[in-house]
Amino acid sequence: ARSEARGCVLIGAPVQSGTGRLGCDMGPSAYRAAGLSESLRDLGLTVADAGNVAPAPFSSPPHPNRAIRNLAETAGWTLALTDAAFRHSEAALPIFLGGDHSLSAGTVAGMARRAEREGRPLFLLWLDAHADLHTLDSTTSGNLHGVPLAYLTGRPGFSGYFPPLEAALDPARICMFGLRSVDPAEREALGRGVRVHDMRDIDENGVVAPLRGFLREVAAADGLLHVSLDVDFLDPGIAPGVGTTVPGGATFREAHLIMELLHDSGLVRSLDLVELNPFLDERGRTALLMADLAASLLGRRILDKPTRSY
Ligand code: 6HN
Ligand code: MN
Ligand code: MN
Ligand code: MN
Repeated sequence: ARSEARGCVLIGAPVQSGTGRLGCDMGPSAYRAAGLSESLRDLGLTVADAGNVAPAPFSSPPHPNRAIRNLAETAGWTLALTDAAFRHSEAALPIFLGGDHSLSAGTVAGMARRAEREGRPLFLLWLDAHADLHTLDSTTSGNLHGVPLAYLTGRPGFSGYFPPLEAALDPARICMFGLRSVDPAEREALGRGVRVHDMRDIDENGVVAPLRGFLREVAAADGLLHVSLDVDFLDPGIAPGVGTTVPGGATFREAHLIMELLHDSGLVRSLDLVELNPFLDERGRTALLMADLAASLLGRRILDKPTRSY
């Protein structure tokens, strides 16, 4: 099933409970204003907009780690987005318009349920400056956008606080690009088989060979591929609209090349666009760049149309 055959569905996930700064709840509107659906329609794709998801009611007991913020609300988003990802991925390619990165706890869990239903393995490409591998016990910032991968890989300590996870993701099926800010507590978790291409590795070896290697494995396993694109994967010079900028990120061309290789593979089944904070953006340029990257993943060629200036 190549991605084009399915058509896309945009799903707004105005989550900001997982981050320390307000503004991510405007993300879905910014992508709509940036013309994301129009650019995808220009490619000949069928595009639906499912509107925005709302968090489900969820009650979590108080957690002994007093730093944690908005636990029950983030768990409620996880529950609602698990369901949305599962439902919308049957017939279309869902694009989740975030919202902070805690939303991936839900979208990836929903895609794991989808993969299980199809009897196929789920693979995850994580494009981020950060590993987002804290547990509820190890986070010191208390910002839950730092924990989705610990939840999804079945690390201990989430039970009772987050929705029960149906199928934990095998770390060996996770590939990360762009890492350059990892906390000490996350390092040990990274050693559990996650494939990591940090910025040093990208500088030395580029993105093509490592990404092709990963995509070959996904294809060989007949896997479903979920892509999670965090704005801070990109260099802050081209993508200032995010609360957690880290210098030394991916360039415009590296990011586009990754999207083009993903398109060529035909393996992508779902996509998160996360961490955009329109309040911190400059005249919409980060929203436009993220929308442009999504269009490249869905098949836009760099010569198809002049890139809009931002
Ligand atoms: N993100 N590791 C830091 C923390 O607060 O736990 C940063 C997390 C960033 C989260 O990139 O989605
Ligand atoms: Mn992240
Ligand atoms: Mn990040
Ligand atoms: Mn194509």
